[in-house]
Order: sequence, then C-alpha cells, then structure tokens
Amino acid sequence: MQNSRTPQIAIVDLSKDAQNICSQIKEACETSGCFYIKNHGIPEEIIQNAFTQMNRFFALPVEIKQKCIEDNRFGRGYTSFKSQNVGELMGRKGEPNDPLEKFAMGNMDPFPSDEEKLLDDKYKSQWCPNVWPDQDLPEYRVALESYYRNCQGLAKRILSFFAIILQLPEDTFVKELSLASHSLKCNYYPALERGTHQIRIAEHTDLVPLTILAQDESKGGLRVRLKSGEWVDGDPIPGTLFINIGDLMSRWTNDIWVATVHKVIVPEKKEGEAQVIPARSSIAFFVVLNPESIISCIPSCREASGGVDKYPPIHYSDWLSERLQRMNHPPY
Ligand SMILES: O=C(O)CCC(=O)C(=O)O
Ligand SMILES: [Fe+2]
Repeated sequence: MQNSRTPQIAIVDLSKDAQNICSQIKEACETSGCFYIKNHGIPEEIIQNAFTQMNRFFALPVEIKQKCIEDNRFGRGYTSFKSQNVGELMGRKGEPNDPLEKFAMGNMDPFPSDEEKLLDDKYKSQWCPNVWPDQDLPEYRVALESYYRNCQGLAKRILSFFAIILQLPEDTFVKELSLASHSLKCNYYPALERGTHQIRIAEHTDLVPLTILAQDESKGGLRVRLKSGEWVDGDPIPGTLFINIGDLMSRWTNDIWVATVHKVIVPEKKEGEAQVIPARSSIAFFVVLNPESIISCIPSCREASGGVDKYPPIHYSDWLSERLQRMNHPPY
C-alpha cells in the first residue's frame, strides 16, 4: 500500500525538544484527538515480534484458542470471531457484529500494594489473571509481555507531555497509574471476500484516557473523524505508532480535547487488486487509571471555559462502571 499520509494528522517526533512536541500534541488533541509518534523508543523488533506471535496465535485451531476463554466479565483472553458488536456498545442498534477476533491481557506483575485491596471489586476487575496458551505457543506470552512493558513506559512519557500542556505538574497523570493494570488488546481481522462486509470495526471512541495503537504495515482501513466532521485515513506509517485520546481525557479537559471517533473499514478495491482482502492485525494498548483516581475538571481548562465545569468530580472506577454497565461491556 502506498502511504497516503493524511496531512491533518500530525507526526510528532519525540526526539525533538519538549516545547516543539507539546505544541504539536496540543493542536492535535484539540482538533482530532490523534497523532502519530516517531522516535518513540520502542524497538521495532519488539513491535514486529508481537505481531508475528499474535498472527501465530490467531492461526491456531479454534479449539486451542478457545482454551484461552476465561471469565469474560473481566475481558481477558480470547474473544471468538464476530462475537463483539461495537455499535451496540456505543448505544446503536441493528449493526452487524464486527468481523474480528480478539485477545486481551493486563499487567503481569504482582499487585503493587496491600493485597487486601484486591478483595475490592474495583481492583479485582483490573487485576484479574491473564490467560495464556503456554503449552501451545509459549513465545506469545513473552512477546506480548515485552510489548506491554514498553507501552507502559511510553504511556508515561506521553502523559507527562499532556500534563505540561495542561499547565499541571509533570507527574500529575503518571501518579494516577501506580495501581492500574492496563489492557493490551490484539485485534485480528481475518481475510474477507469483498462485498461481504464494509466495516471491520464499527465507529466508536475509546473509553480510556489514551490508546497506543500499532497497526500491521500495508493493510490500511483505519478512518478517523476530525472535530470538523471530516473523515480521514489513519493508515499505518512505518516507524510510527498511532496515539488517540478517549472519552476520559475529554471529560478531564472539559471537552476541550477531542476523544477520537474512529472505525476500520474495508478499503475500496483498486485496479488489479484481488477479490479477497487480506487479514489485518492491530494491537491497542489502552491506558487505565487507578480505580480511586478522581477525575475533576483541570483548572486551565475550567479557565478556558469561562470558569464552568461541565462535569462533577468522579472516581475513575465509578465513571467506568457506569459507562460499562450502560454498554454491557467487560471491564478494561
Ligand atoms: O484495528 C484498529 O486499527 C483499531 C482498533 C480499535 O479501534 C480498538 O481496538 O479500539
Ligand atoms: Fe478504538
């Protein structure tokens, strides 16, 4: 695929000086909620190995993959083909299920605090155990755990830039991750006969503050809606990762920052292309906050909105469970 770069989505070079980085990210967060990052520090082999192993996992016989279906309430392990309906999760009715399979994992480290807390549902649901196909594909776990750790570090760097932009102490958001287990989700979209589906994942916003998205090269299909309403391509660009903010960052900033509306479509057939479109893979790292973090309007955003808070302060866990319940969705 030609890299038809979309000029409206910035490529932020993380090797530049902080002022340059922050002004690009600020502009992006206010107009589309998304941007690419390059020189992000995650070694390419780690990203490529995560894709290699995930593609091996999804190529396993379905009976083996199904051994990784754990307790679906907690959103860990394998979700079989076409068993999710993102449109419904967003409150829309009548859309077909999305033609993809998923695998999700969370933090693999021991819980970094008093174990008693784990009896509390709001911690239990974040820190539930991962489920791995260790007997059939032990390399899968190694590859994803390594990518997870790298994303954890990168998320902290990006959140530090967010804090600077929003005129807060640099560690403001990072402090809110100390007891959080994030969610890393592999999406596998099998090859499709053209004409059977137009959409690979339905239009949605992510709930979390921030998502780091890696797409396998050459496939395309990610579409992003700008604040102006225009839809543009978010095709993969070699050497970059795609960052988008979700509903929580929007709430925190009094809606000054835009939660990126996005979807994955089946790209139109170009001359000479086959009737079957190839499989596509992506890996989304959803940044999750401490259950007891309080989300209240950021002072600089209140000031920029004439002193008015659009939303009352709320604990992260209450906000999330209210949203997830409304959507009948397993926790992140
Ligand atoms: O596959 C993609 O590129 C996007 C996936 C996505 O939006 C999600 O998992 O929330
Ligand atoms: Fe998404």
